[in-house]
Order: sequence, then C-alpha cells, then structure tokens
Amino acid sequence: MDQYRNLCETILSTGTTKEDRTGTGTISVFGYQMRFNLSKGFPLLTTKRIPFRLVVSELLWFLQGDTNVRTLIKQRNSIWNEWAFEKWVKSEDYSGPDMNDFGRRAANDPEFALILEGKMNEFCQQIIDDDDFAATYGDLGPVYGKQWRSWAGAKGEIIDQLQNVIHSIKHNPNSRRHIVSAWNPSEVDEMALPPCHTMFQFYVADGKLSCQLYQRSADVFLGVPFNIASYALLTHLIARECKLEVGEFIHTLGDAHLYLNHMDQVELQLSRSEKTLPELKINSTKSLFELVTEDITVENYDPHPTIKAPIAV
Ligand code: DHF
Ligand code: TMP
Repeated sequence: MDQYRNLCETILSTGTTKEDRTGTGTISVFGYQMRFNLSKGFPLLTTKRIPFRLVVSELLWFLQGDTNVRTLIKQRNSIWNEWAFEKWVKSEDYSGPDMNDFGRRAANDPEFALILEGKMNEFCQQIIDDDDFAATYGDLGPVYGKQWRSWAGAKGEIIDQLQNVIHSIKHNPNSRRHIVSAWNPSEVDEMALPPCHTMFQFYVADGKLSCQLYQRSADVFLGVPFNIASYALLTHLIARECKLEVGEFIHTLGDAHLYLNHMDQVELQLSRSEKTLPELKINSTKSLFELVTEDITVENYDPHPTIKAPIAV
C-alpha cells in the first residue's frame, strides 16, 4: 500500500506551511487522489498499528444513525470524546479547572495533560451513568449518523439517504446518482465538528461496486488511515448487502495536511517497510443494520507497532 506513503511524501516535498483553526500549524496540499483495489487485500495500514475495532464501532455507529458518544464510550471507543467534552467544558454546567484550548495545552504541557485526563475520565463516567447528562453532553449534534439516516428535508420529511442509495444500487445500478451527503449547510453550525468526509458516491460496473469519497479536510497522520479503512469497510458492507463484488475505493482529498507536531512520527513511519495487507472477515449472515462490532474482524494483520501522536482539537 504505497498510496499512503506517496501522499505523505507529496505533502512533505510540495506542501505549503499553513496556519489552521486549531493553532497547531500544518504542511498542506490542496486536491489529491488515491485509489485502492479492494480485491487485492484490505487497505489497513501496516506501517503502524490501526485499531481496527475502533474503525468498525465508529462506522456501525454512523450506519445506525447514532450521534451520541455514549454508544462509543460503552464500547471503549474514545475517538470522539474531545468533541463532546468541549461542549461540556464550554457550558454553564461545568465548574472545575480552566479547560480553554485544552487540546493544544495538553500537547505542550504534561502537567495539564494529567489534569485533562482526570476530567475526561470523570466526563466519560458521567456519560455512562447519567441518562440526562448523556442526552445533553454526549450528543455531537446533527453529525454523520443524523445526515446519513435522517436528513431533515425542507418539507418536513425525513430522508434516509443510506436506504435510498442501497435501493438505487439494487434496482438501478447504472445510475450516476448513488450519492450520500453529510454536508447539510442548514445544520453545519449545530455540529460539534462539520463533517470531514463530506460526500460519497457509489458506482456499479462488471458486477463490482466502487465507492469514491470526497474528504474536504484530511489529517493525514491520524484521521486518514481510519478514513481509508472505514470507507473500504463501508464499500464491502454495501456490496454484500447488494450482492455485488467489491471494486475500488477512490479517496479524494481537499485540504490534505500533516500537522507540524506529527513530523517525527511521520518520519518514523516512512522509515518502515510495508507488509502484506490483511483480509476482511464478516463472520455473520446478519443484514447490514443488525451487524455488531464483534462480527467484523481482520485476519493476518501483522503491522509495525503503534505510533502515538497528539490530536488537534
Ligand atoms: N480532529 C483532528 N484534528 N484529526 C482527526 O483525525 C480527527 N478525527 C476525528 C475527529 N476529529 C479529528 C474522528 N476520527 C483518532 C482517529 C480517528 C478519529 C479520531 C481520533 C485517534 O486518535 N487515533 C489514534 C488511536 C486512538 C485510540 O487508540 O484510542 C491513532 O493513533 O490512530
Ligand atoms: P477542520 O474542521 O478545521 O477542517 O478540522 C478538522 C480536522 O479533523 C482536520 O485536521 C481533518 C481532521 N479529520 C480527519 O482527517 N478525518 C476525520 O474523519 C475527521 C472527523 C476529522
């Protein structure tokens, strides 16, 4: 899987240094495309370990139309915690140490990072224990799950984009309108984070299903490896539902950036050689919407070790 290596090298050699919303700073290029042939192994990075269980539980959470981190936290998935936590510490209900700009401060100050960890654990416990608290502060707003499964139409109707696209793939495979959009301009302001994977399109040819994603903003070290695996898995799941083989996943990026505090990590990763890709296993005959995290695994995944990096909030 040298597509990912080429992306990193392109950013490092041709990118522009650019300030960003989080105050971290990036090197960035605009417009980039990768293609993955899904019949040639499952595209899970091997140059560092990607926790595939977290990719699966996040995707099933989207597919089930859920937008509350409680479901993820119960499955020991903490990848969305910071964006729920942010809502809480900015609210009137929060009293405690100053959490302004907590992401950037934790990345630079180990003492503060410990205080943050304590508060974050407290937050997660309350999300699990307290229904009212979870309903208010666990919810990320009308993010992916809401837009995919229950987009609010202008005439008051509820649109299930995912069911619609499955129906159109099954009944009108040649259509050029197999599209799901997470970018809802009338609701973007209410979201904890406006969608990064903005819209995707399916394509059927020769009995194979392909998928192309337009990602408006791409954290190449932390987010992109998850995004590749997530959409490759989505393509497999929709193909299975529509009784098609898998074709390609095409990943199109808008602002593709490496954060300046990920440089050592990227260098280490690029020094490692790629290994054989794993295979995806769906160990169940359940339909798409009934699958649970444990049903989906990868086999023969033997990556290089984990590389830790701070996330820009
Ligand atoms: N913000 C930023 N700045 N970058 C992102 O990639 C990002 N992704 C989001 C939400 N906001 C974001 C949702 N997806 C991790 C991976 C994906 C993700 C959020 C977080 C992450 O931290 N990955 C770690 C492992 C985390 C763990 O084991 O719990 C990694 O090393 O891959
Ligand atoms: P932005 O809204 O200012 O673009 O910040 C979002 C950051 O999160 C940006 O670095 C891209 C990153 N990101 C991903 O790369 N993939 C994802 O799936 C998500 C949710 C975010």
